[in-house]
Amino acid sequence: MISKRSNLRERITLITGANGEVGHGLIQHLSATRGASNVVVLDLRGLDESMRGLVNRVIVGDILDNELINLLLNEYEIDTIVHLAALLSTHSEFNPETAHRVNVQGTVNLLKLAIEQGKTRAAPVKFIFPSSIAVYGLPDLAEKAAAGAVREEDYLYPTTMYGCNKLYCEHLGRYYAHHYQQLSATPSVRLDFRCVRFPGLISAYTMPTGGTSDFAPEMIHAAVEGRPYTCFVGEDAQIPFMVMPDAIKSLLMIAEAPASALRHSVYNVSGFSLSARQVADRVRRDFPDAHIAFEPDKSRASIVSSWPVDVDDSAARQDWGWSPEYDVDRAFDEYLIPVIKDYYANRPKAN
Ligand code: AKB
Repeated sequence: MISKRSNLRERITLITGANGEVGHGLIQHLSATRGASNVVVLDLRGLDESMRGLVNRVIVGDILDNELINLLLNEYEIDTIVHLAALLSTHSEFNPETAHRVNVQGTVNLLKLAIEQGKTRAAPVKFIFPSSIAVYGLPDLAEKAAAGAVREEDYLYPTTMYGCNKLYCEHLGRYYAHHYQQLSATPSVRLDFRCVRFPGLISAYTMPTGGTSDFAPEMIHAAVEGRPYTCFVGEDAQIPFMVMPDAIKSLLMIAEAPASALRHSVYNVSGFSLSARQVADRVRRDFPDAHIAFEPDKSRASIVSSWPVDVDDSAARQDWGWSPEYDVDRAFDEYLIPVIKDYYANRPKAN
């Protein structure tokens, strides 16, 4: 049940799953560029100490908790929701029903929150949703090679629970945005759902947990730290990647694009495409002694085989001017290698 709301609610942006790698990148960027004092974050694990002072409020809680959702509804005027909370692909394969609850029911809860908020606002609530290349499922390696960069509407046969969840939630976002608009006696848009499909993301600061594209960030971080790394996919496994600054850029760009420019609710975005061997070669240029072995894990390798070699992001380029700042050289030479080196050199030593 939804209780009565105060008229004096604070206007905020809500970020769920804020303690993950995209959340960290987004909060740091917002705080450095425009301030994050209107940002309320929600995460099961709270927010890392170093970042708590950057945001308005940290709520430790579960997106499946309806009371918490109700509290947010009553306490704040939410103008934007960036819904990052999710269990990633490898993790989800071990707990498919839990993944379904978190990834799907959690998203429904937030979509419903946005709809309820939209009833009391002149402007619709913006809902920014990161989807993934996991929505694609190429049947075999020959077709993967032949398909090249896939478009948004092709090969939508996900092989993982996470991919199924992301694809379904893309549809749910579109459904909720249009359904309530049509039902309304005075048609007004309550929800403005916008989604980018991310490739594998690589951050210089944080390691993802539970993903299947993690072999690239794991390989790079291990080499800089001087640890040996055993890669869980074969040398030829290839997917698109993007570094974190570009991931943040794409989220902000799609959030800020004029609604009239958006022909779709879901857009591919990409940075560069590399095989595991090419990632290793790049790493060895800077760290010739890096010890990298390849021992493919059958199930994780088959997930990567089902993902496209690249995605076609021309619709995003055309509609909202998307282009990545980082090609592969700039990503390694100006971001990953120097920033990760610096990070490990200055990291406080464990006792
Ligand atoms: C994962 O590996 O699960 C994610 C993704 C590709 O969405 N990084």
